[in-house]
Amino acid sequence: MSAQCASNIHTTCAYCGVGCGITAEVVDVDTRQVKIKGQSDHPANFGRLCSKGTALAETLGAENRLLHPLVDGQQVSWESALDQVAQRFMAVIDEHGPDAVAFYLSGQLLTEDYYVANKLMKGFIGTANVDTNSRLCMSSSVVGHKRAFGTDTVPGNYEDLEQADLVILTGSNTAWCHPIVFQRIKAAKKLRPEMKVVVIDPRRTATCEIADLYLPVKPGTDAFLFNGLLSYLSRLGSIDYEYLERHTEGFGSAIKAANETAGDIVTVALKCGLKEAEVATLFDWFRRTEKSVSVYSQGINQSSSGSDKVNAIINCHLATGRIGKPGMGPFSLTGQPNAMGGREVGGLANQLAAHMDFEPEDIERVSRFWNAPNIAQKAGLKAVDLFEAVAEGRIKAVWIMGTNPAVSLPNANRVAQALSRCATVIVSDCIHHTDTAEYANILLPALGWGEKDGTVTNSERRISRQRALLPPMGEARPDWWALCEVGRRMGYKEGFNFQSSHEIFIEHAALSGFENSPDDRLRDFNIAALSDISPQQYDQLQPFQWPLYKQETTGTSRLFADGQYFTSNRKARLLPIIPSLPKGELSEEYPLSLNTGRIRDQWHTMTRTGLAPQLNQHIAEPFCEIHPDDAAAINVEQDSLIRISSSYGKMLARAQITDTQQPGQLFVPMHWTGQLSSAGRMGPLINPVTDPFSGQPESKHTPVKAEAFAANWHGFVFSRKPLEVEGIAYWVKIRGRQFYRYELAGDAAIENFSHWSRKLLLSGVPHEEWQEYSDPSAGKYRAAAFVDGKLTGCLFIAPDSQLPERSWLASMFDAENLTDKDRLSLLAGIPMNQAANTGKTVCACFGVGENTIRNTIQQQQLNSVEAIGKCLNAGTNCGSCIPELQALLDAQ
Ligand SMILES: Nc1nc2c(c(=O)[nH]1)N[C@H]1C(S)=C(S)[C@@H](COP(=O)(O)OP(=O)(O)OC[C@H]3O[C@@H](n4cnc5c(=O)[nH]c(N)nc54)[C@H](O)[C@@H]3O)O[C@H]1N2
Ligand SMILES: Nc1nc2c(c(=O)[nH]1)N[C@H]1C(S)=C(S)[C@@H](COP(=O)(O)OP(=O)(O)OC[C@H]3O[C@@H](n4cnc5c(=O)[nH]c(N)nc54)[C@H](O)[C@@H]3O)O[C@H]1N2
Ligand code: SF4
Ligand SMILES: [Mo]
Repeated sequence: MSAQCASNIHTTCAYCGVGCGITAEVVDVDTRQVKIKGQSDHPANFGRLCSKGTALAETLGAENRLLHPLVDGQQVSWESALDQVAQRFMAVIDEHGPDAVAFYLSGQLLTEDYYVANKLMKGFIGTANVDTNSRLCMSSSVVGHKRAFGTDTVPGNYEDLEQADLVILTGSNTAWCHPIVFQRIKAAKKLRPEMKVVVIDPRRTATCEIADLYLPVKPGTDAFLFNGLLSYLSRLGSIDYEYLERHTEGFGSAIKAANETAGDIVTVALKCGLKEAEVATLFDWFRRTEKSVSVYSQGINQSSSGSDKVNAIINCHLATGRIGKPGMGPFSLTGQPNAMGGREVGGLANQLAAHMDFEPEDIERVSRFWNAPNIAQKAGLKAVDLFEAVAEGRIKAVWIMGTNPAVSLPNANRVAQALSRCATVIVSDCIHHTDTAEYANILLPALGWGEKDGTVTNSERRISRQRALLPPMGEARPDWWALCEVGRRMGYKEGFNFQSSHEIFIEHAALSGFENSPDDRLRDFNIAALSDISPQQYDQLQPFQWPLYKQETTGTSRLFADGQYFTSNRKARLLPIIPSLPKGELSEEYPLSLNTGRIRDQWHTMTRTGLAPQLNQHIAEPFCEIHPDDAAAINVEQDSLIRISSSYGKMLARAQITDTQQPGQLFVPMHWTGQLSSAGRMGPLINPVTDPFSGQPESKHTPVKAEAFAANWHGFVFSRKPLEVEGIAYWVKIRGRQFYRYELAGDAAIENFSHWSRKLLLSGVPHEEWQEYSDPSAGKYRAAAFVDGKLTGCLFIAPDSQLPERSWLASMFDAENLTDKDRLSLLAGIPMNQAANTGKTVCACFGVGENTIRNTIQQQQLNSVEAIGKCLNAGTNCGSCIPELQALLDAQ
């Protein structure tokens, strides 16, 4: 496809598993200007996009892109880098065998990249030491699905969420993490107000905006709740025995376990920390509502008993026959854009390919198909164990692709240590400086979104194309290409001759249909209909849902409608679930439970969303949500700094005191890294305990303590160029439109404000004009630097966190020349121009600030979210800020 001249290219969003279709218009190839809008006829989003998708165009520039291959920090040719990778792998394998090498992959790779990586490692190198960040994400769901259905199948689709009369959202902050699915549910509820939504989450999140019932469940106790539900259904005679008899097995032991562990509502309420009436309402609604869906995500999966929680949920749907039909079923919301594609190619260490396993007949079949006699014979190491093997030197070479384990794995300092000790760490990334890349011996530049070309699968099994809009930046190349080049260099000439993503895709499609005829339906994943499509057909591939059997033209919107599962007797299985509590025990030393997760406008380790100024304004710093009682107990005030420590590591975050958080629990975002903060990485604190079946870490619960961080001073700096802030106890770097902003705090007194500030702000920049205001006795200092009358930087220091608003200062960087009045107001720390004092961004899509919204509500006497939208546009694109708009209305 000639990306350069094509206008209006259809592609798929880079971020979450909703898989929204995007229509992109390339305005200017040279300056990489692209216009993004939602694809109006894409079945996942029908034209909608959330703040992150909307801001994709802001992430396509050169900032922090990895442009060339690097070996030991030196730029080298691709040839030489690939030779090095192949040689190092071969040397390790020669001496220590294939299990001494590993790949660590990602649900953000395209299916084509993933397929080749898996084929190379499992098929040809002959080890299954290939795991992926999906281990931290969906692996408990995979186990749950396979145990219940015989396959890793998500039965339903997004329409089911709209058609349901009861939508249970458990362990899912849908409003922020799957915003377009949330908007779809919200719109459906508006049309049918009788539709009920239940949110189950220890924190009262933005998702509660649409909740008819909110259950602040005690962390980790969901299996008690769903066991209790099963038991209740059976007591009230609401079990579908006919369905159970014809299509399932295991109900007897499942109900026995449920009765024994969560017998009645009183017990359930006690175990789950809920009120009896709340539990009774949920149970009653579920019992009476045929069209019920149970949607879940990381609050269920990321647990030392995540797999069991998944089966506790599925049990309730099987016992009522509420699965495979419109508006009902269990629904695992996948996280990453290609979490599902990764599972299809067998990216996890205990899968093979095309939904096959390490069973003798599967191994034999795949080996024949690939012509790979050396194929791995057993499952490999799962992520946490894999990095432990790196730490212990059992794995001597690891290739990390599309993920940032130095941040996102539990006990992340141990992971960093493992990488620093490992002789060969290869990192493929589109971004140059990441916490993981710091440990790389070999860095390989990957294509970024907008350059990549291939397929991804969303939460509802829908395969869509990601298409290239722009030429690769620098020497970036596709991940599949680098993998094939290494494979060929290692002597596997036959299997890795792919010239395009199309060639890989059709092989993948052929494998899915290999000895898997539509009549036998041995495996759920089957897209054999596409195994001989032409490059043009591949280019034009329209979104469809698998399976898509040979000779068929439309995909499958829903599975299991016929009650036929993929187990040997075609029956689904209910499992006896004995619920267990999170593994880390709270103690006197570590009395609080640390929960972690996501915020609305950032994506994971912020390597890309952190580049988009408009996404950095809603929440600019790592924070810690803490209940008022807990904050009072440690003498912490709103916006002051907290140090959180576990027995593994520690971090600093800004206190957000809120009663949306329960006493005894803290919440921190997973996003901040060592690139963007001195101490905002949360990975080092996380307990590396995992689920025994899935190997998924318990990222939602670690025993910790919290203390006030006694800062000697607080401050912030704006600068047009990046600054050297190492050595300052607390710093956070925030990308703005014309500047970088640093939030700062120090534990040691600053001897000479003026000297210190000049060193920080002026080093390496000549010909500055410098103005300052100083009140040393009050601990206050302000300064500004100019070149030719233009503001180049400014700095504010105070003894506490009561510092001026940042938004109006940001606006000064847009001006060519500051007036005397501006300068005065700057040094006084008081905005003259109130209109520029917009406040913290609430609506990221239109960049509308809190002060602006407050003032407009007051001046125009607005009384609804719609009215705010009419005046300011806020809330009219993705709608994710509507709960905050409502809160501002309520406050006035
Ligand atoms: N904005 C944004 N969206 C994203 C991502 C992102 O980085 N940013 N990442 C994507 C990815 S990869 C994923 S996996 C998804 C994750 O999507 P979600 O799972 O929705 O996101 P999280 O914030 O990790 O966790 C969800 C909720 O689980 C709750 N929780 C914690 N413990 C428990 C518990 O014991 N029981 C229950 N019922 N709930 C609990 C947390 O309080 C939290 O509110 O998001 C995807 N979408
Ligand atoms: N405590 C705690 N830990 C967690 C979680 C949690 O909720 N709490 N969530 C877990 C979950 S669900 C997930 S999914 C993980 C996510 O954690 P990670 O996967 O570590 O986070 P990302 O920032 O998404 O890392 C993706 C990397 O790939 C790069 N990249 C993007 N596209 C490409 C590409 O096409 N090719 C290549 N080679 N590189 C690319 C990006 O620049 C980035 O550096 O974190 C997990 N860790
Ligand atoms: S919901 Fe947002 S992040 Fe997710 S795919 Fe759609 S636009 Fe992208
Ligand atoms: Mo994820």
